[in-house]
Amino acid sequence: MQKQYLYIDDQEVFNGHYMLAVFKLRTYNNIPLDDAATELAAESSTGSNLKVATATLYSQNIDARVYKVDEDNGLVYIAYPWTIFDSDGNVQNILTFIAGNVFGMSEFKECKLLDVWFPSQMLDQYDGPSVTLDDMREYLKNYDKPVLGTIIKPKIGLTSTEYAEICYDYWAGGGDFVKNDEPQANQSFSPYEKMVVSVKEAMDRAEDYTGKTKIHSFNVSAADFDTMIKRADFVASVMKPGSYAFLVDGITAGWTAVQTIRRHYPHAFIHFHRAGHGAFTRAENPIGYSVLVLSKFARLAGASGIHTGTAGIGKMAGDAKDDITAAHAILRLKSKGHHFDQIWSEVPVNDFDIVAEIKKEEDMWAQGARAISNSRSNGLDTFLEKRTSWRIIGKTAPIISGGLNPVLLPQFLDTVGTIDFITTMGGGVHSHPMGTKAGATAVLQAYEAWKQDVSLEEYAKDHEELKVAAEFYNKNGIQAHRVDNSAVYNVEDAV
Ligand code: CAP
Ligand code: MG
Ligand code: MG
Repeated sequence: MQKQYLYIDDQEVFNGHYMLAVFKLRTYNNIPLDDAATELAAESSTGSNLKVATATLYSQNIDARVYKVDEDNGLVYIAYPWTIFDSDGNVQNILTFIAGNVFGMSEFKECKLLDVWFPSQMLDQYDGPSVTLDDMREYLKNYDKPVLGTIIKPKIGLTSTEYAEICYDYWAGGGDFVKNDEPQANQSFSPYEKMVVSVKEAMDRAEDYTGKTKIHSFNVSAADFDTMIKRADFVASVMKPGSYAFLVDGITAGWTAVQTIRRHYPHAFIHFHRAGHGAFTRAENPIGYSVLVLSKFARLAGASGIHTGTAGIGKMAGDAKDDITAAHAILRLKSKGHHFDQIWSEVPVNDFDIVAEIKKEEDMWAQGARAISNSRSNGLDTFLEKRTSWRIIGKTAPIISGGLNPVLLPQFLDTVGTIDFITTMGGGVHSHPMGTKAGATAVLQAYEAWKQDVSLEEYAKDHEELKVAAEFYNKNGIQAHRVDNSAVYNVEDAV
């Protein structure tokens, strides 16, 4: 027990000087929870495993504080004076404190960071997104449906021109958005600059054919930041402003890569791909953090969008509780977490405009997704016009992907309760029996059916692409062999 970190029922932790965190914590030799919590607080803030004689009055003043222990649920609540974090708005530094060594402590059988809460004074130290989904909607002139996207498949192995041709087919079929897959980089068979130029040519043709603007998300993850910036600069030199996003593999390239691109390209949509997150977020993993925590930090770091999962409807592990809570938490100005309600702005309580906007947003959300689909996404955009005075951390778009296909879209829309997201379907579009272009059209038709509250079967009667999609995906789609991972592992079974 490191008593200096124990502050049960301390009220100072709510004074705006502390970031709050809640962990699910268990130990191998049944150390009392408050004792284990002080070890966790020490290691994730100022201390070590032994009380050191070198501590000073000041250093003790910035110790993390265990302010609540919930024995029944194995939860410990820890407050971190946010002045211990790098003062240059560095998310990587926060995670090194609270999701770093603590995951390696030998006595911890479970250490899962479930939720975090940022005081508004702390928010103002961080970038937040500069380009948001509302800007993307303006560019696409798409206000009343999700941004419909694809990932080109096969994941890798196409030449630049083969890749671009599939982009054309998807855009020609009515799709808005195409992304590189997470491993696409500068491979010999698809040199980066040739891929970009080929995509530009395909996009020009698709825009002429459809009369609509299109977007491509280019993966700029690389071995070093100079190469990332070289690739991003090349994209910006070839593509029209607004027609491109920068994809960063935020887990494998890292948080500094995300923030480097965010700070170098404040006019670009920053697409946080989270490949590798499963090692931290899967429900059956006792050590790690929730999808909600990952997504909140991505918003703080300035991601314009991050993958938040299909709530158990697609191929990836993940459940509605975590995935949907995360999607709402990064979209809304005021949102419920697993343990904390978060407001993403320093709301001057006497500013009746913002109070009214929050009420409008809450009323719209309460009406469900179809209400939002009949007007601007969710009202937050009006805040962004005034963000300087209200210092808002703009919204980050949920990017919904992983084993989805046209047949699953209505079910996801009903689950997430908003249209304010980007969805990308790879296998679920390029395996359509009539080809990619029909796959794109089938997604659009599935959305239209949902919006008109018509069953897919009914709508498919006079929409061939959807009819063929329904027959094919009901037989071959992910829905056939989904596993409910959250039931798979019980931490009590850990040896
Ligand atoms: C989807 C995807 C995305 C996943 C990542 C894939 O392809 O390209 O990387 O969405 O998962 O490789 O699986 P499919 P998440 O549409 O063919 O599945 O979005 O959960 O981070
Ligand atoms: Mg600011
Ligand atoms: Mg992928």
